[in-house]
Amino acid sequence: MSKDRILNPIFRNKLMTADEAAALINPGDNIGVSGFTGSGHPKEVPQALARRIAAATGRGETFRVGVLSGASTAPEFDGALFKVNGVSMRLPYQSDPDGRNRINSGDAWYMDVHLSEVAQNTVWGHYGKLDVALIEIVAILEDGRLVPSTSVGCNPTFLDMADRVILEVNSGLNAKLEGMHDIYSVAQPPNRQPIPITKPSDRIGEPYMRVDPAKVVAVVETDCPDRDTQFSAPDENSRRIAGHILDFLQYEVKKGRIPANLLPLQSGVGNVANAVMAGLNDGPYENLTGCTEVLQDGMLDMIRSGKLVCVSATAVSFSKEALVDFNANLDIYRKRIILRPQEISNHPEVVRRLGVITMNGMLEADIYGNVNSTHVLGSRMMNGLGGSGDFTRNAYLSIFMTPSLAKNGALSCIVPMVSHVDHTEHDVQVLVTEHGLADLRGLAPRQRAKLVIEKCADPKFRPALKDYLARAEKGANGQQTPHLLGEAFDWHLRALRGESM
Ligand code: 0RQ
Repeated sequence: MSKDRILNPIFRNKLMTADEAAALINPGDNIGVSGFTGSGHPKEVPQALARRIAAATGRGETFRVGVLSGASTAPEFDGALFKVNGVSMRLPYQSDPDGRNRINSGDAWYMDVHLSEVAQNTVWGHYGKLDVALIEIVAILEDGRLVPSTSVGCNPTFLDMADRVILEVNSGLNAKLEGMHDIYSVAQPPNRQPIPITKPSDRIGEPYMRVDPAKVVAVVETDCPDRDTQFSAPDENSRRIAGHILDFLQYEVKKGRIPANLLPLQSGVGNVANAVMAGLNDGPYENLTGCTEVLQDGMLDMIRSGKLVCVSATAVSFSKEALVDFNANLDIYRKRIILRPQEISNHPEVVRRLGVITMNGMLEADIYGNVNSTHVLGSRMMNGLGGSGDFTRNAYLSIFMTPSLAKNGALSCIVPMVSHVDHTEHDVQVLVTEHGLADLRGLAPRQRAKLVIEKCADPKFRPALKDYLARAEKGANGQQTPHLLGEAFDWHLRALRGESM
């Protein structure tokens, strides 16, 4: 394989096994790793590293590493390393169950960071020195440029900033990915210039990443597919949430507030997001565009049907079936999909300029429109906020969606006061549950509260929410955003005791 995929002799001379490469990582190293929602993460070196860590731990030694990534990886990376308690610090997003347990039990520090900011924070040294970049790629060209894989994330920055670089060249990924990427780097302030993207289809960089060959300490060949993400068929709640959003978008078009082909779409991960995309695919729209972070099955379907003409993202994350289609038709998809560094795909300047319509999931919202995307009952990390903040704060239209109930109806996802705030009332414009959609634009807090309770809360929790608001309006120390501070978290306290909220 090395002849086809590793065309440069300097890099070919650095070929070694995953175990040999893992031996070049030291206890205490900070590793910048490729990978984003199960795509483009290294597959073999991390598992070799996990074996090394387990052996060291068995000898009574401490061997742990700090990990920076684009976003979540997969069992081969986060799963393997968290299982052996080999991660001392993790950022900016992860969704591995073992990782979640380590974070919530206090075994690992976790920093939940806006994805667009990771690269610049790394350059500015906020995470300490970057010792190693461990990056999966698809091929190395004769002149040493690197063909990125199914995600870009922060890879260009990690390659620039790390002292040592380990490359996994994965022949299990399609070589035809070459040409899909658009790699562009921003200068640091005060020399930063406008990012010249005025529509999602603009290409502003080159399709390759570069690395100083002198820093490359190992090249490892692999032949492994990405993780596939299974989506279930949209359930009744997802279909109803999607229906409310589609009606709302149609209304906004009728009002002349957005064009007939809408504005560029950002869609979060998960089944509800896919249900919305499916609805748009069946709707009256043509020439849609996307400015998102992760491209999932829903948007791929829309490209295939011709409804979505172009989308920019930083990663793809597909089901098994979508992956087969993606690989079989890469020559077509390469003209429609642009994969950029997450610093650019999620850049506030670009999101604001393009006027993106953002749609993201949440755990809970409060009656005033503050949103918790990350912390279960205030303290336990679920995944992280990912790119939801990058897009929401700067959106033309920011939408958050959730079923109104969780945990078999015991929890209300609409509460008096959220137990953790990721997105404030100032950034959240629309809330949607299966019961309805609350358009909060132009409303003051008490007006918002009435609408959120009426439209979004489940009927069985509506009386208690109305009662809370009515008593707060009488008893609070101010009428701007009335709260009963002694009572606001009673709902969560009941849930912590295992009772219904
Ligand atoms: O837990 O599986 O143990 O039952 O949360 O809930 O309803 O399946 O929703 O899969 O859409 O995830 C916010 C987590 C929603 C996701 C979140 C429990 C519920 C279940 C999942 P179980 P659902 P989803 C771009 C955008 C942040 C990142 C983001 C997320 C589990 O959307 O991670 O937006 N968002 N990125 O039972 C306690 C509540 C709950 C609750 C649900 N109110 N209290 N638990 N659950 N509501 C992409 C990237 O950035 C990469």
